[in-house]
Amino acid sequence: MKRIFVAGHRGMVGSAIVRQLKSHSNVDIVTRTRSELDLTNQQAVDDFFATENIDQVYLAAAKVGGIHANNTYPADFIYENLMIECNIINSAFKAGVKQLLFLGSSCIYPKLAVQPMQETALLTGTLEETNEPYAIAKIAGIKLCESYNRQYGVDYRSVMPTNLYGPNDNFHPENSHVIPALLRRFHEAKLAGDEQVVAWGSGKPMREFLHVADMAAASIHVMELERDIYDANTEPMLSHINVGTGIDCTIRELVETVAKVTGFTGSIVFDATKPDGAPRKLMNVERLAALGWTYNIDLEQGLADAYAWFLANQDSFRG
Ligand code: GFB
Repeated sequence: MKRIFVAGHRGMVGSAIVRQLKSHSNVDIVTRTRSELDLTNQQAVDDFFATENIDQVYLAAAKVGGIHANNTYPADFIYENLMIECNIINSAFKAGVKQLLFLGSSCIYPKLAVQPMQETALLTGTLEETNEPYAIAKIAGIKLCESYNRQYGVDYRSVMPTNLYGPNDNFHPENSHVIPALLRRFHEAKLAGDEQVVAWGSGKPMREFLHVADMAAASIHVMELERDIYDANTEPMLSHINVGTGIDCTIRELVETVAKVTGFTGSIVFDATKPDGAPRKLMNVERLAALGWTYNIDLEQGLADAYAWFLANQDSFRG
């Protein structure tokens, strides 16, 4: 029986990983709520690993948010993410955990990286300013894994998802990512009979979106790869793997698709006083494809699923 700790099991990605691991045999899934285990508390995390005999860790716990939240709470984003990563990775290592998967983000790449962005673009240029503190913490997570691998011979891997969405997302009107924000705003506008909905920025940035069920499947796929295969497809100090669809669209196209999925028939205006963020963030997913994984859920199908989840959970969603 393998004891697997999913850190962040109440979040969008962690909960999707738990749902999928439940169908695997011979796994014992270990979770802790925030009130049971504060992942920013080094002593508490150390005590947890020292007593729990964990074999594998999915590090899906993180402070996350959309462009506005990243821009408004930079100290929380860098501090909490660095603490969570340092504590889990070091305590897991001390307790003899051999396998760990760290989940990062496509914002680790330079603002003006060549598109689609290859793993080799890491640390080749200046980051996008609205989320630089978060990106620095996520880059530190990759480098922690690589450093422990190099110095101590453990097997700590990293995956970098593109923008994610799906069940258990955060639907906060200001702090969430674009998809949950728009699903909620269009839905509420439809119910209220509003004629107009406001979207942020110019509508021109391009983004790639991946349903969280695909992200969870990709994470488990990468975790379960034989070590020699993972090592042969990565480099010791360039070990992370992009996860995405390899397809993007403009924010304007996304907004129109969300209007269609939610059944909003009024007009859409863009508020240019809100930030655009990176002009484009398209992942090159060749490394993952070579390792045998491609996505399943296309954007329109995924948006319909996310909207169905939102409708079914209106009394309990986050945000
Ligand atoms: O999802 P989002 O906040 O993530 O915004 P980022 C994506 C784009 O959608 C931006 C536009 O160009 C926004 O201006 N947008 C339009 C909106 N309407 C809205 C809205 O109502 N809400 C939001 N949030 N955006 C985040 C990073 O950047 O992506 C994080 O800040 C992380 O660090 C995450 O990497 C995946 O792609 O711009």
